Amino acid sequence: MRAWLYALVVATTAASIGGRADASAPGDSSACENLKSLSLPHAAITAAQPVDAGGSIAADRSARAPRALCRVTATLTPSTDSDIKIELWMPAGGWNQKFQAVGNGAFNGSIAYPALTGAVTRGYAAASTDTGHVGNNATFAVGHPEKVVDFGWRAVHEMTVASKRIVAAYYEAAPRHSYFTGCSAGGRQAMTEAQRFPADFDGIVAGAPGLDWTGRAVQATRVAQALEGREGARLLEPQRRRLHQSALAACDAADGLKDGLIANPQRCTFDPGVTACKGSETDGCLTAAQVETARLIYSTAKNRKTGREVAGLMPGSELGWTDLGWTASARATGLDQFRFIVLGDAAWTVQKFDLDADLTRAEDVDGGTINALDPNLKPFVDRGGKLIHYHGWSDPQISPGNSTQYYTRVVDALGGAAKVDGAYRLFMAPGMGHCGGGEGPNAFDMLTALEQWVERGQPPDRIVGSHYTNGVVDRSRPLCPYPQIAAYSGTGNAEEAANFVCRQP
Ligand SMILES: [Ca+2]
Repeated sequence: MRAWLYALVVATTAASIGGRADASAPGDSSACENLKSLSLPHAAITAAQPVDAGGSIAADRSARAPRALCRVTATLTPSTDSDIKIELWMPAGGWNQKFQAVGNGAFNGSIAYPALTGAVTRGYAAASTDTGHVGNNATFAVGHPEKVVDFGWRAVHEMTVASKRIVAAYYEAAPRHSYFTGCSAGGRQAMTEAQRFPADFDGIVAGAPGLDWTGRAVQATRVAQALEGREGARLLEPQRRRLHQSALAACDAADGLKDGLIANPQRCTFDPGVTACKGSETDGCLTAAQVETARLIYSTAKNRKTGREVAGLMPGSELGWTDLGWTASARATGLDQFRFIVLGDAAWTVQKFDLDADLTRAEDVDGGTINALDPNLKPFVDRGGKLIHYHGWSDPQISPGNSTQYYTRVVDALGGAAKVDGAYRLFMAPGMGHCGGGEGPNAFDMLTALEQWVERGQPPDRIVGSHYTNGVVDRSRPLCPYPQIAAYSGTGNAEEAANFVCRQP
């Protein structure tokens, strides 16, 4: 049976389950405590306790309950080697009758308390998982293929199935709608859910998804290898600033407005060679070796076996780079991927990396367990699911090219943009870094846009993003459904979203 069909059956069953043995109601502490006796397949509820508003969640955590809630913890064991921890927070009063699962970062390994707090503040019953291991690295993977599966896709799905049943038991009603929100590794989890378990969620927010998990590992490792032991080839802050200024000089105005943002970096033809030192110049210019480093960071790699490309970083992202190219997290995650998942060799070093062989090997070994590259979203689309996907064009950690490539592959797989537009939209954010930050608008409310789409049938034609300096909005722009870009209308304040329209580039 297809995995998604299995999920559909389980979810439908869960919706019909409910009812407590006594007459206690949510908000009543016994209703929460009674959940301890709830029986779930391959799951053990380890705690079910009411927590007052402002109450401490656990002695060793700084997390506080944003409102009075029922906190349930459980351990899920879908395989004999599984040890998946989940936490479910359910408002004791003021429940919005909806469920939200929240994503994690990098190699996960802990409950995402800030995201849980945000969801419950909005009235959601919310759940998070450690994805089946402790600690934000990949050492767990050696000798534990089932734990890799849990991390890759199973933990979030199992959490979702169990959580819906617990919600139904506590409130005596299934959630009216279920959502998933996540960025980075959480964006990858979001895509995995849309691809594998279309019945799990009515709406999904996938931010900067690490969906080409192995491709990103390859790109960060390739740059790390080129710079290992070659300090003269590294790009220090003056060189990164120089590159950034030169990229803007080449491409900022080409989108119709000289505003320090490159609205369409894929149309930007920028050669780092223009930053090369001339004569006796030294101020931030690049040596020949540094120019080569910059070219490498922007460059695309290719899987020789499948022909699929793996994007580099984009012109405009330079201020987010480090001395070693991609971010420290990208390098660490890439190294862990090769050491503990691809090769099972803790002593492996980047000097041993071979682009052609290792790009293919990493993808083959994964076999779609962690990668979320399946473009067939038809089951999700057909059941009425809605997916909002976003990515910052200046992301220095996960290439935004991963997102545009995936969107394009989905359009191709489903038979054209018109087949996709009613269910899945991608919003690219100029000048935005990894899940936030950067010179461009980087603060927005994707969940509200998704709620409008799912609950009121209003698709997001534009989503306003803001940029803050010292807590004050000093710039706003509409984020537009890809491939549209935000174009200045020609009149009014060029820092206000109202004066922009979305149009084809
Ligand atoms: Ca511009």
